[in-house]
Amino acid sequence: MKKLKKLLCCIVAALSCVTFSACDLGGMMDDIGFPSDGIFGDGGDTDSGDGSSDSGSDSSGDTGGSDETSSDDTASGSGDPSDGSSSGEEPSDSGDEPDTPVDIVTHELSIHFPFLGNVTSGDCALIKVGDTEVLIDAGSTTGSPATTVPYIRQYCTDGILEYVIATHGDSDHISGFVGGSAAGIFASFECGTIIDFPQTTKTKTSENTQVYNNYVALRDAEVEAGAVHYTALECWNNANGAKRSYELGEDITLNILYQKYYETSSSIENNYSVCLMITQGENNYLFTGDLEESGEESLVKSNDLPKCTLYKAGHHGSNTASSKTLIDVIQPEIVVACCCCGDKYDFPHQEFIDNIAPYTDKLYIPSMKKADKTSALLNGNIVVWSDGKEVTVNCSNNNTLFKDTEWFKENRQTPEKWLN
Ligand SMILES: [Ca+2]
Ligand SMILES: [Zn+2]
Repeated sequence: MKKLKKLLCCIVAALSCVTFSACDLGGMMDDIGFPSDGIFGDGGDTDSGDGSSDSGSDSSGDTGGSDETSSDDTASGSGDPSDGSSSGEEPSDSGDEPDTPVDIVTHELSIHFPFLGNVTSGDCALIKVGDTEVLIDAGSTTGSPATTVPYIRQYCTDGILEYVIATHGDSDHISGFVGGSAAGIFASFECGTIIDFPQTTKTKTSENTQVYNNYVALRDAEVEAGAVHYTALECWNNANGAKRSYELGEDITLNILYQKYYETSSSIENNYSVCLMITQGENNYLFTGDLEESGEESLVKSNDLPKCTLYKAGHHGSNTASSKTLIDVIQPEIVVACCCCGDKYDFPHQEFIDNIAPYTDKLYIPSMKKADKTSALLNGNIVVWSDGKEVTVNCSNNNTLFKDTEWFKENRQTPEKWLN
């Protein structure tokens, strides 16, 4: 079965690869399953995927406003049906590669937000508790695994991701599971329990179905190979063997939260996001995917949300998420926005910054987009760890708060609360 899975991964990746101009023999070798470390380290053409998607579908994106589905889709190249197959294939940026301290593995719990290797905003978070890992999303493009897989391998030393969560069907979240010229997450790791979204718009539209379809095929191959698959709704309902709560370690649990779009339809893919909380003693770490304001209202209403030590900013720091309704309840201490500052949607948005500012100035962001359209690191790989009480943030590039970066000073207004 493992062989069948590998073969299917190769076929899907190779089929994707055919349509990529960047595909070369080295890429094909990757697709056959060899480690891809560094092959694209100096690829140079950092904005190819993003650029192709710019052409057809950026009209609504920059507002980050009402048409969020296309906003997020276009972030990874899906708005234009013609580029569904090439959605966001981007070789890694050259040069500015982060190093990450490895001593953090000795801590009880660590949460990693790796740099995704390009200028497309996307989500990927690795949570490590002993030998148990949870991977939430695998952004941001099919080229991201060239950067993220070697990173994850440093920490997932047994090769098994015990829990894999795909929050929703947008390609800036699921492309990395599929991979392209670099082998994706599914081809690179054994998966235990896969939890994903009960609903998607991808089956109802002609846009961006290819990455989604590839994701489903490879996910199902994982199940053939021994993984189990549940939707977040099955987890919430404790149905079909799924559980609402999973123990990751002593006093550390993964809890699937409820929000109404698990079973109410929406035209916005972001609203279908799986939401979850990791709890470690009195510390709470919240992940809401790209859930937008109406979903956040439902989340607040349906769950007794505590104050949160860490909040993975909803929708990459967009003004469509992190509403006051949510933020005033969770009052986050540390916020990580998984975005490339100044990307095509101009994340992170001022409204998001203003909403979290009353509670914290500890905002961390992996990277920024430079004028030449390549990326530069801000914090780099962001790691949050704790032994149960005190929480530490350590980043591979620097630990500079977002408010103290040049990018912030040049591009955003300082909220009053941050002036002192
Ligand atoms: Ca493991
Ligand atoms: Zn997204």
